[in-house]
Amino acid sequence: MTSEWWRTAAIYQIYPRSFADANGDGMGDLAGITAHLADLAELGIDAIWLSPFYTSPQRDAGYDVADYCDVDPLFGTLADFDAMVAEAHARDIRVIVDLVPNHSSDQHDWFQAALAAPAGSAERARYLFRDGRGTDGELPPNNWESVFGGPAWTRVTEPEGTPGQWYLHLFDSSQPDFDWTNEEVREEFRRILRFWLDRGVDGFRVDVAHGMIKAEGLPDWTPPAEGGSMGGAGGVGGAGVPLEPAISTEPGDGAPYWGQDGVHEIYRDWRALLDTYPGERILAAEAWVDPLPRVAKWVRPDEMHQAFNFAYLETPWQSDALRRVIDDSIAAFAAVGAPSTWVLSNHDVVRHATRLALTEPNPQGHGVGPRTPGLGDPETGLRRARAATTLMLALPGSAYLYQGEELGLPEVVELRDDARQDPTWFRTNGERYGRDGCRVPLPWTASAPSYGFGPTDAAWLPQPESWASFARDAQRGAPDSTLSLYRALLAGRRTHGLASGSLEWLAGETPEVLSFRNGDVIVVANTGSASVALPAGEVLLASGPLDEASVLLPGDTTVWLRTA
Ligand code: TEU
Repeated sequence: MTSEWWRTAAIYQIYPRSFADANGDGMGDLAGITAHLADLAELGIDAIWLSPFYTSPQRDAGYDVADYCDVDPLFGTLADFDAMVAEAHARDIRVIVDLVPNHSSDQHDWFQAALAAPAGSAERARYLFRDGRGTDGELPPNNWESVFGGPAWTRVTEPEGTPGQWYLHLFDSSQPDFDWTNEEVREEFRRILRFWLDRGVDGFRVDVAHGMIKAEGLPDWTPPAEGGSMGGAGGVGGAGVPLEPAISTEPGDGAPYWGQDGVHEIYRDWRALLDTYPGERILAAEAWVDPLPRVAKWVRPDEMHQAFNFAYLETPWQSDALRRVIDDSIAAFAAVGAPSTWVLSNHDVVRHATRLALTEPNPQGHGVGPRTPGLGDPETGLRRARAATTLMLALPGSAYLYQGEELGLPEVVELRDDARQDPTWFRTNGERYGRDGCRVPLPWTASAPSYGFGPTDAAWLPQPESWASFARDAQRGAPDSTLSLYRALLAGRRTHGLASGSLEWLAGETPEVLSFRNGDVIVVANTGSASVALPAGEVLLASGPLDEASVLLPGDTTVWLRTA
């Protein structure tokens, strides 16, 4: 296995419950993944990252883990996992799993033990239990809010039946936050890392990598007004690298629970552990922090290998904004000795085939719904998504793809309210539509039950009728399909060494045109709506139809040209 594979890898995110259902219970599973590894090999990716498949009551689709070292029966068994890893490795596909260290499920043995134990006990000290404020402790210990809406604290009933302490949960009340200052928690996660490393995983995507350490004393905090920035005191990390505080925009700059310096010590500990294993096992940070130089602080030779570049994901389809974020990304990560990552979609955000055509900023944040104003034209969305991916896969660095984007899937906006499952929907009483629309089970076969997702019609979220036209079998072999485009892009990216190349900007025909050279490929992206003249050169591939003589580049289209 080549060294530093992660620098250039195309990593495909599998959301197990929605990928493929082998046993017909309506929920995707590990056997379903194994059955489709040949398809992923054909697509041309280097690695898969699996969202959680661990034992869980599924209150947050598995990001609420009850047992970190077992597979939930919904998804199969440890033997199914081992079989999947073996089959993936046989196909030269690496396997990254999700690690959820900020919080467990409330069904985790440790949390159940904490509920049964008294205030001040060792059991409670693994989580963040505190006495309430007010005369009878009836008010939460501080004013923090959950990312999913509502207070970040829930009061427990003590074993003797009286109202008692409160526990912190930055997400759903079923996801209590661990106390990472507790050595017992640290040791437990070392054990969990070793458990999966010993089973052959190639790395971990670290969930909420910016949230594990909270500011001492858990101080109250009020987000700054829109557009403001609280800044913050700088710190110094290990290895003499100055660490600025990594500041989140969610839910606001400077929150005392995001990006605290103490998290870096944990990652240095994990990195040292990973480095004792053969092959290069990686850590990738899911850290919603900004700006880019701060995100890059998560990446160091002795910490994370990668961090998701959410600044890129959040950039609109607009040439000057794209050019700026590409430059900033490359510079920010180069400063810490890593290539940038690139990502356009994942299981938390509106699919980019819909997002890139929104006609006004999405008022729901990550969610979108039938009542959302400004939903753009779906054809424009798909055209832009194809153009944006054609641009992204020509950039130097590692790229993350989210299952279904290779089919051009849009966000499902017509979900019935009673079908929704995301806790965001419930915690905000329907004010935020949540993330179900990007999690609808995949269409594999146009004319089969559940569009080939599984052998029955029981898909856990209803699939829209349009899924027939997006189905993989309808796209496979069709030269103009999105699937064929992705295959060509991934193959071309490899042939031309684009992921390990470097970028040199070229003058565009108009301000809407973005153009650069990477090795022997020239990339031209027209983010405007009017056609522009296409520079001379052999067209290697195009994200959409060109005129016969290839003299014009239509709007919302990207091409790769071979230079003389
Ligand atoms: O997401 C972390 C996160 O900070 C948010 O982006 C969140 O997904 C979004 O704001 C919700 O509106 C990670 C996982 O990717 C997500 O699926 C989990 O729900 C969350 O952590 C909790 O584990």
